[in-house]
Amino acid sequence: MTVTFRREGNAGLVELANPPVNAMGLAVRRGLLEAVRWAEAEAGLDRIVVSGQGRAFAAGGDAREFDGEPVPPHLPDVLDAIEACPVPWIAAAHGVALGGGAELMLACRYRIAAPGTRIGLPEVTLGVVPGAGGTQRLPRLVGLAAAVDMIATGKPVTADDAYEMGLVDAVADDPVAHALALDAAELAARSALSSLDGPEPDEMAIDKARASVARRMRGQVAPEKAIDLVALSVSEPFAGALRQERETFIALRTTDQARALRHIFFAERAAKAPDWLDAEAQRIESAIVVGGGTMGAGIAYALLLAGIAVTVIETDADGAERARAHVASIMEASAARGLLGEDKRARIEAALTISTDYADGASADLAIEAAFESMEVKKVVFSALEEALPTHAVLATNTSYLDLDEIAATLKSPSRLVGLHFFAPAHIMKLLEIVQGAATSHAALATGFDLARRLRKVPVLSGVCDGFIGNRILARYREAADTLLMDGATPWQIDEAMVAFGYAMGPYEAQDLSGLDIAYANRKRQAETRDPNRRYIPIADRMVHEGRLGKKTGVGWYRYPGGGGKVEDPLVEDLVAEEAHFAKVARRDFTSEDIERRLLLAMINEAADILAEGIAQSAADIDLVTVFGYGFPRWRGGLMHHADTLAVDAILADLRALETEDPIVWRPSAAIVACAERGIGFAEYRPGS
Ligand code: T1G
Repeated sequence: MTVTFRREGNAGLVELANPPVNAMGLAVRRGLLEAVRWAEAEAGLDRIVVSGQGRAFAAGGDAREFDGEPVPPHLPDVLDAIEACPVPWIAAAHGVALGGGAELMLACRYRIAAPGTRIGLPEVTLGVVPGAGGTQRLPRLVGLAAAVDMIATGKPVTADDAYEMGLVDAVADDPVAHALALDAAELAARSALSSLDGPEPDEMAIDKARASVARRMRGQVAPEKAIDLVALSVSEPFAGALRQERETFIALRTTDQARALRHIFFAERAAKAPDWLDAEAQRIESAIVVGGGTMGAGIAYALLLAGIAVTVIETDADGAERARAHVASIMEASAARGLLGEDKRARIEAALTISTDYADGASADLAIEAAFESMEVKKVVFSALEEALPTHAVLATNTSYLDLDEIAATLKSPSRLVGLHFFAPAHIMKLLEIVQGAATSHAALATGFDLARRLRKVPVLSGVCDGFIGNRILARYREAADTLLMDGATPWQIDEAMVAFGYAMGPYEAQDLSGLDIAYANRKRQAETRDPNRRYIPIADRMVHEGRLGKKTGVGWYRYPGGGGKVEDPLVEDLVAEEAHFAKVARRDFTSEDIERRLLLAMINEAADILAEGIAQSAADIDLVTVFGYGFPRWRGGLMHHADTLAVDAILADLRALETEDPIVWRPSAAIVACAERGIGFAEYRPGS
């Protein structure tokens, strides 16, 4: 039974029992309707108390049903029946009440939440709108401004805030007991929200919400539609507005944006250790982090937040002081954002040691090397770690580019080595590439995945290659951009095209923020192994030679007067034109569409090779890497999900056309040819099959 109901005195107790989070699929909707019929027939009841078994009240509609035709009873009809039930329903919520779960609360006459309950209408984060009365009942309960803010952003509120804004009537440790003790007459006198007049008009709140979503959710359809529906609650009668809400929800469910957001939602939750990984993870109580720079300090802080004791090892006293300062500044920033209370801060400080002596971390179960990106340095670090740590300890490197197998070859037991590639800032970015070297043991791999779970990261398994999954794709993205630069585009045009596509910022602004010297060092490292026949664009090297390293030097691709915002720099256009002249390139114009298409094709082509080589396990994994590590717009579902909306035949045809321009750079990946031949998308592609 996914909904149980029983009588206790003059109360009916209804419980949602659909683990793990009481998603309100068909069985739950049917069960709730049965409970209403039972309540209507049962004599002498003066209340129905609805609650959720397990850790949630209700997580909302079952998003797995959204691809198919809606099956009655539909949630808005079930909630209307609850609201119209002659016996008043009381919501006794705990854990989370999200989407349809919050709408169930709104259909009740009275609402109680346990402390810490999160209540929200996050439908827009799935590309849809509340579709069971939320856009009409919520404004009648809390007013237009609070309702439009909650619904347009999708952000939940805590029980205390919900009480302050009138969304719940009480916060109680035992919501069911509190419901049973309520005065029956008071309950009977409560009006159904749908019977109330609409909220007072508030044009300013609507305009503010529209401006906010235009900025923060640019390109997304659902937030705008949600605001339109909430605005309807002022003037449109409830029933008419409810019909429009339902029509909008049904129409949005099957849009590309909703499918893309659902794809990422489920792909993120499926990001766990692969089925074939059969080993036990090493329990991590304490860890060593070698290198207390930006990355090392961020990694150390992420481990400390997960309750792992950390020893940060630096080369000398100055380095140790800098490491201490780095960690302290991260803690200050967290505290300033209200994310680090005094108790937690004290616990973290007690669990942190900063030292120059590996012996101080001698009991560690895990070591993560985040030292300078030099193979020589890493080899020295790992031989010291192997000497200092117990043999059970897992050894990990955070290297972004260097060959894991070459490091492993210097170890007495190479099977202990795994790659844990964090993304800056390491305590915030959710992506963690877990790199499996030729010798990496399953136990070391399992430990990486278990650590990702404890750090609440999104783990993606990667094979060993230059740049693993994300940086290898990024290199092609940047190469395609620099090629367009050489052939006639400007950095600003390219950035604008990719911002219009949905990135928060384009490739050139992004480089200015991370620093041009990092990619420069990698190009120098790759120089001796680079294909001499592959066209090489020297513009980014020229920028570094001119000392234009990005925001940190005040000039990069853009200028940053007074360290402020970016300003286009005509000097850069002159510099590009000069390089093009040296290279005897006849420059020409490119449209935004050309730019977007070429940069996407370059990434898709490289990603297809990554799939074909088995470096990534699936197209969905590449989607997670591009969304959680490189700012690919989430509402496009990630690089390969987006590629599947372009259709592989069109991708192949475009590549064939570009191949005439440059047969090396634009050679179509074998995986793309295979998908086109088989008429399948990347989601179904399996190398060798
Ligand atoms: N539908 C289907 N499955 C869901 C689900 C949902 N709404 N929510 C969670 N799951 C699955 C999830 O895939 C995972 O599965 C397991 O439950 C545990 O989730 C008309 C119709 C509730 C805060 O947007 O935000 O209501 O991996 O790992 O970290 O307006 O899940 O175990 O197989 O995330 O504790 C609106 C989405 C829907 C809420 C729990 N609701 N869910 O987080 O566990 S639209 C949402 C969440 C709607 C009405 C419409 C989180 C959570 P598996 P989890 P968690």
